[in-house]
Amino acid sequence: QKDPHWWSGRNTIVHLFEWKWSDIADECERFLQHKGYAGVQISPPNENIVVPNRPWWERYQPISYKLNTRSGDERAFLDMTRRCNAVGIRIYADVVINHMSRESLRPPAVGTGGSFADPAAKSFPAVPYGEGDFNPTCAINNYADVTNVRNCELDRLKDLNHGSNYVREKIVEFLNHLVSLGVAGFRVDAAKHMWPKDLEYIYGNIANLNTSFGFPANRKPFIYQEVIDLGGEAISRDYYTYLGAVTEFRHSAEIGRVFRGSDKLTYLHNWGTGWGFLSSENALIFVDNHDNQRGHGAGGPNVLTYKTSKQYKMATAFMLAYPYGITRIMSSFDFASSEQGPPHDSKDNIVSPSINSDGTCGNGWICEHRWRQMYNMVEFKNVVAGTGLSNWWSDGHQQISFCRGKKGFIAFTNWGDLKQTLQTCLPGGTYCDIISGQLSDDSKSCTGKKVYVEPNGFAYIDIWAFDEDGVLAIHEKSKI
Ligand code: ARE
Ligand code: CA
Repeated sequence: QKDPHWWSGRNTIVHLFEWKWSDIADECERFLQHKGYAGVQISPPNENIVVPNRPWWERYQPISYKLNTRSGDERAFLDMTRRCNAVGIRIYADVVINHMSRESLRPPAVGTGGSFADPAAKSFPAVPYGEGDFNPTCAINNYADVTNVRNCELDRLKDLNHGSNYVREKIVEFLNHLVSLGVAGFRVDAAKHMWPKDLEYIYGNIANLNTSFGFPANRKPFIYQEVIDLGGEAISRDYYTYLGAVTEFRHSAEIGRVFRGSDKLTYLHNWGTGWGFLSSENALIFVDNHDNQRGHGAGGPNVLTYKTSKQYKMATAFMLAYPYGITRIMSSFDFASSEQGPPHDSKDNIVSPSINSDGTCGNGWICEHRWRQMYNMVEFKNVVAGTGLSNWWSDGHQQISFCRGKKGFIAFTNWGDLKQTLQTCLPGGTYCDIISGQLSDDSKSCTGKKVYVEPNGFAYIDIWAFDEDGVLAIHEKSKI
């Protein structure tokens, strides 16, 4: 269950965090298909508790498995999966199956679909779950103790007992419902807090993907599991790689540290397993995620986000150019407080992103995936797919460049001006830098920098320290 079921020529997932289903469907058709994205990770689609002031994290407190949230209802969900799959964009659902909500601060607990629950009594009648379906109440307070981490409560969230056949069946029923509605796989929330054997049973009982959404017969859902493992704990990410891919948080922590200048780009030549990360086919990698972009989860102060945009774009360009991992781009809403929820109207309905004339977003949505540097690097990764890395060059410090086969070339400077004649591995000709601009619509000119590649593949590359972006990239499809 490590095949993400991408259409050929696509290979990056975008996390449209807190987007409504109707807006995702529109985005698949008007943007994502044209820029060669492969799939969308959506926020948890099942009914969650309503928390005063609507913090984003209320969606990680399930009340039931009914598909009623602020993102939409089941009809809107099906419209999204139909329209996105029709244009080759896969849908991966973020599923919260380790727990239900915590006792609400103002009983009774009410869900986004109107269901009631009494979490303090471990009663969730809209599933239904009762007290016997949960582990005895205890707090996770010792990450050195495997049983504490698996069988106690994360943040006082009622912890389901996956040893119970009834609980397993309810979860399988929920996941199969999503499969019947056309999802291609799942982001498994808080996987560290569940026993691999129980997950093995649950995953093993998920139905084959629904062929009426364009999947071939007998395909299993893509599984990627959230396991935060920066080392030093009893539970390791390696316990879960036999079940599916795993989020590699070390990638997020390290790439932020390097591109903030705390380490040298020259050391990136053996990125990936050389830096102690999971093997490429097991590693779901990212620069930031919805937790660590706001100080939740893990990755610490080094994590780069849209708030440090020059370094963020460079880190993302490197992640997409280097042949390692299953890449995911974060698409955020603008936030000042780490708790605030998505842009909303006076009735707490989520508002849609507005699309500006230059293709960027408004209404409080950042839409990193719509930044030219991001979507052009998504295309770069598509163009160079299947090639290896060659001709690594470095000044020994903060300037590097490398080729991807004979199809792409990229250079970075994280300190000082880069002015070098470098081997690009590309056929001679004039190429457009896809970071400072791109090939014009008539393919006759560049909107940004031009690069003249000699017949021997060498080209003069210059990136100035004060340039908007400290990276330059060209590929066979950006040739005039
Ligand atoms: C919120 C409040 C809590 C309150 C709770 C119940 O913040 O104060 O007690 O509600 O009312 C998200 C938010 C949490 C939020 C939760 C429920 O981040 O703040 O609690 O939703 O609303 C651990 C887990 C990892 C988890 C992170 C956040 O291992 O799985 O904590 N990440 C996922 C999601 C989160 C979500 C949840 C899980 C819960 O991505 O968005 O929480 O569904 C070390 C350890 C890690 C540990 C990390 C942080 O790095 O190695 O394992 O991550 O510390 O504790
Ligand atoms: Ca658990």
